[in-house]
Amino acid sequence: MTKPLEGIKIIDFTHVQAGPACTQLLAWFGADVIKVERPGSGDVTRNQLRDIPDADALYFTMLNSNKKSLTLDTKKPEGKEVLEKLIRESDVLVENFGPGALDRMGFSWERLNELNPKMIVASVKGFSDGHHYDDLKVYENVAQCAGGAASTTGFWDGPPTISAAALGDSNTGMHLAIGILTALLGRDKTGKGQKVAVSMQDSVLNLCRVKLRDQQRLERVGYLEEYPQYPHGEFSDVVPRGGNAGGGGQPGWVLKCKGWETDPNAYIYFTIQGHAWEPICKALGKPEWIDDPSYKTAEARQPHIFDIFKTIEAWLADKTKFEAVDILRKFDIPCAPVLTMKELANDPSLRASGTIVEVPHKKRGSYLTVGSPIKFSDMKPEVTASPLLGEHTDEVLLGLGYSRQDIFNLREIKAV
Ligand code: CAO
Repeated sequence: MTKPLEGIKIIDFTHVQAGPACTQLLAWFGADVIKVERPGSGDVTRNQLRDIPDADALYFTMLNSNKKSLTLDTKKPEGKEVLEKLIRESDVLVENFGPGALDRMGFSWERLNELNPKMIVASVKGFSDGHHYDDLKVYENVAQCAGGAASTTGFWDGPPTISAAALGDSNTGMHLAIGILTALLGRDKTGKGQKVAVSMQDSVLNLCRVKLRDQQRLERVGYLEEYPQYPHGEFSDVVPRGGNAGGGGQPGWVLKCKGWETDPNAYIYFTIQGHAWEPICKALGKPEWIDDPSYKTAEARQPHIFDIFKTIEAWLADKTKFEAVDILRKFDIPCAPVLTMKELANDPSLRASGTIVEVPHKKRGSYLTVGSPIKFSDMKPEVTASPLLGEHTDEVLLGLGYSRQDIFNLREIKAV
């Protein structure tokens, strides 16, 4: 089956998570992704949090599937020469080095554009160009703090909290992938490449859009009716942390189920969708609430929403999270069990859909990874193992016209 991005050649000058997540996605969809790594060491994640001695860490294997690995010292003149050859015949270069690193290497946007005017140059940085923090190096949690996620996550009586979801890293990579695909479509029309830049701060803020909504509502009316602070607590002039409250107009909370005393994940998320009030009352065996004026409307319920949640918890006390959801789904109530990584890893539906995949690896044996969350009717993205360090160096160099002797010479001077 031909994949849509087949024929698109990508120089993958990325490391850690934000950049690799982007290029991995493009590789799944058929792009020829060549990861350029420093000889001898490679991407730092190959060694980080290793669970098997001498084998690439899962941090690396789970972000670099379907790619090739070329080792190249791009600070040596001979390495730069190889990179220039590769640039001339590639469609995209993706990088997420610290600020200014590519320029210092001698590959500014102007130089890249001169070498290949059709090439798209895509970058991730912590902050956008011209931002007063644009000199900062940034990791995931830094971005979550700078992008508004930390100040709005967690409980009101606790500190700002980091989400386990990679809002700064993989999320930024996904934004960059959209930018690259857009620029490729643009190139079809203009024949020209362009620079695509995404900052981690901007990408986090993009996902915190509703919190900027709340800031403006708060400034106008002085309260936020869907937050637990309403109507009994106090609001300041900034959006507070709302615990597990629903972020839209539907109140919801994480509720205890049978076994919560010993199992930290025996919970469901329960949403009180306005128009589903009647089915909720029926499911809970509380038909008298349906027409009771203190319960009938969302507005009437809000002052005692936590008492309602307590009543639901009493109903949940003899049901596991799975039993509860199996009952509630029949009443069309938006809810889900709080699933652990172990449960997700073994979920037959996720295995069947290709969202959780088992990948054979030359050194590790097989490992689990998250496959493409995007599903197509005409293509099933297949996940293949991440490359060993330098696994494709010879193949790529031969393809660029280097002879076996040239490659030997490059190895002798440690340029590859
Ligand atoms: N050959 C020779 N040199 C190479 C090379 C190669 N193949 N690949 C990289 N290098 C060099 C770069 O030229 C640079 O050298 P100089 O600093 O001397 O110019 C250096 O290696 C890489 O620097 P870096 O700043 O990217 O790396 P770091 O480990 O100090 O910082 C990080 C890591 C992630 C904080 C930084 O890259 C960054 O801020 N990136 C942008 C934001 C980002 O993507 N962060 C998310 C990472 S995922 O959590």
